[in-house]
Amino acid sequence: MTPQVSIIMGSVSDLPVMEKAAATLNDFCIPFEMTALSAHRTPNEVEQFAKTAKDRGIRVIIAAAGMAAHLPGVIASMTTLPVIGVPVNSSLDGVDALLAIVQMPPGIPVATVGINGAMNAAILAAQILSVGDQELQSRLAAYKEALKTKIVEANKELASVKYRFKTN
Ligand code: RP5
Repeated sequence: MTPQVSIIMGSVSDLPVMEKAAATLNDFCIPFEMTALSAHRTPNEVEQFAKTAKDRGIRVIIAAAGMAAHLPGVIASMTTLPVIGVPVNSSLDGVDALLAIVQMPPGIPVATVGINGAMNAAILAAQILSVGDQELQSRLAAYKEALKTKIVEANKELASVKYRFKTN
């Protein structure tokens, strides 16, 4: 299988968060690769990865990092592939990583999800890929339809909560 999505993380300590991205891509039957690279510890390897990813068939990059999280932005500076950034909560509740990833200068966007938002990163990657893939679009539509059942169940539960002045 040729990977379509590359999941990059700054350290293996990010794996517990990024496992959700891997599991979600797996559920959508999207081939992916998963690698550790660090903008600070392995800058040359980051450059090599970013400059060759497109020619290897990668179509979306998910890059996760914590603390002074430069990895997604540095990768985005060296490729035209869409880069989705995942701020990892490694310190300061993840706000340091969130701001480092989301506040990119004009011209070098990183599509940033919420802190530890690995699952949303994978869903967004799937949605990007689905623009040219009708079958994947159908799988995503079915997934989103299934989300409604959670609210249906929530309303059943809320209906059983009784208060004298609660009217439903
Ligand atoms: C970042 O620093 C990594 O993405 C990780 O979130 C954080 C801590 O890395 P380790 O010291 O656990 O390797 O580069």
